[in-house]
This record gives sequence, structure tokens and C-alpha cells, in this order.
Amino acid sequence: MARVSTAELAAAVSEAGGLGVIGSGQATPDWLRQQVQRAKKITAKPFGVNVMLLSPYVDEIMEIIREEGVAVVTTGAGNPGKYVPALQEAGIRVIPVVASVALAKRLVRSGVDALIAEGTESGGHVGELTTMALVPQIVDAVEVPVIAAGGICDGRGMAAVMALGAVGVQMGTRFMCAAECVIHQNVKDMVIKSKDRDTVVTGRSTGHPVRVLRNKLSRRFVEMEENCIPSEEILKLGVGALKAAMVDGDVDMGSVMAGQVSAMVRKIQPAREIIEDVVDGARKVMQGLARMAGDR
Ligand code: TUI
Repeated sequence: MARVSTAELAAAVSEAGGLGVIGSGQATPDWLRQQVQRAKKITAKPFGVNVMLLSPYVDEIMEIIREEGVAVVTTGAGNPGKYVPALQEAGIRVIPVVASVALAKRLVRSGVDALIAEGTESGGHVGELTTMALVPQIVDAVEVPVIAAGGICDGRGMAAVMALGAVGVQMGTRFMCAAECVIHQNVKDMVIKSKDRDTVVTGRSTGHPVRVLRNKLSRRFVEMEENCIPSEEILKLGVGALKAAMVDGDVDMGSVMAGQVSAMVRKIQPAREIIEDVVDGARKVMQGLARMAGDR
């Protein structure tokens, strides 16, 4: 959640009983250090940093995380294996996002503490399998705790993935509309107005598939891919597009990364209310299911 999950949102989520995660994306190491220090001022609770492994600053970002003693690192868009020993020696829990069983198994051999199994319903960089198919396959393949992500935004989703064997959930899209989320109001409005089929995966032909809300930029991406324009040309369109949307509010030519549950997000709420709604909702669903199963 680069440009979306800053110190304010991560700290609010941790204060409310979740584990807030600062999205570092392609941000500079200085920016990350400031964010971590700001989050520490807002909350005494543990929080995490997500490291986007395609970042040009990845080595320096890992170093700052170690220096600042961040509690948890999550990773995205690659294999973080080589960073695992140094992070763990510093007492940092490592929880990579995976989209396949093969990478899940490899990372468990590297000694990771847990995994996030993320289905293709999610926003941003995506794999191919759905959460429904991916989560149970990863749960069966590894011994570490599995957190589910992709397509989850309420208690029903949380209960569903717990039925598949997950021990917890990672949610992004719903927190775009958290009161503490600093993204531009235009993006929040777009999420709130979105409908079921309003997301599209662009960039499959470039090797970097990214789910976004449909707009002028995504249509241009699709057109270029249909016309077999070379990947380098297509990728140029994406440079700076996340900032254009999230910071400057350009929802026509910016990259509005969001998941398929975008249509289910209907209002701005404090992070605490979102977490209470999801957790209480999951409890009610599970109690209802227990009654259906005859466990009165
Ligand atoms: O990382 C994300 N979401 C992201 S990263 C991002 S920045 C970006 N922008 C354009 C192109 C590429 C990246 C925007 N959104 N989520 C976690 C995630 N990781 N989802 C899927 C994966 C993943 C995919 C393949 C993780 C590992 C992987 O395997 C690579 C390998 O080496 O096997």
C-alpha cells in the first residue's frame, strides 16, 4: 500500500488491535525512516513495514528497518529469502506475501515466521490464483501460520478464509477509506462509487500484472497491450502514476490500485471501527455456522 499506508494509518490500525503496516513501495530510505519515527510517536504498539522487493532502494530499506527495530517485515512482488537471516537476527518477524505454493515452500525453508497468501482479487501487483484456491493449498503445504489476503473486507470474508485454514487476514482496499488514510479524497470517492466489475488487471504482458480501478490510464494500458506495443513502452505509462492518483488525486491518468472488494467499501470510517466491524462480523458468522452445524 505504497503512498496509501503511511504512519498515520499504520499507527491507527495498531492502536485498534490490528497490526498496522507502513507501505514503503519505491519510497526513499529517508522517507521510510521519518515514517517509522512518526508511527513510534503515535503508538507504542508494534507495527510493520512492507518492503516492495522491486524497489531500487531495497537494501537500504532493509537496513533502516533493522536500525529502527521495526517489529515485523512483510514483503511483496518477489522472493525475500536472502534478507531473512539478517532480519531475524535483529529480532524482526518476517512475513512474506506469496501467490504460489512453490514460493511458500521455499520461504518456509528459509525460516520465515509466517506467510501471507494473497489471491488475485487483491489490488496492486497480483498473482493468478484466487484466494479461495490459494489459501487451502498453502495451508496444506506449510507448517507456519498463514494469513489470507485478497478479496476480504468484512466479517464474512474473514470467517471464510478462517474456514480455509488461515489464522488471520490482511486487508488493504477497505483501509483506503479509513479516516486516517491520507490518500486524496478523489480516490476515496472513486472507491466508494465503484461497482463489482470496475477493477481490471493491466500489464499481464509486461510480467507485472497490476489490479486497478478502471479509468483512462487503464484503458490506454489495455489498448497498448492489445496492439502488442513493447513492454518497455507500456511500462513508461506507469511511471509516477501511483503518486499521481494517491497524492495528487488524478483519478483519470493515475494508477488507482484497489482490489475487487472495492465495490463493497461504502463509507469513510475510523480504522478502529473497520476492525471492530470485521472482527465482530466474523464472530457472528462463525457462531451462525456453528448453529447450522448443530453445535448449540
Ligand atoms: O506486492 C504487492 N502489491 C504491489 S507491489 C506494487 S509496485 C509494482 N508496480 C508495478 C509493477 C510491479 C510492482 C503494487 N502492488 N502485493 C504482494 C504480492 N506479492 N502480490 C503478489 C506477490 C508476489 C508475486 C510473485 C510475490 C512473489 C512472487 O514471486 C516471485 C518469485 O520470485 O517467485
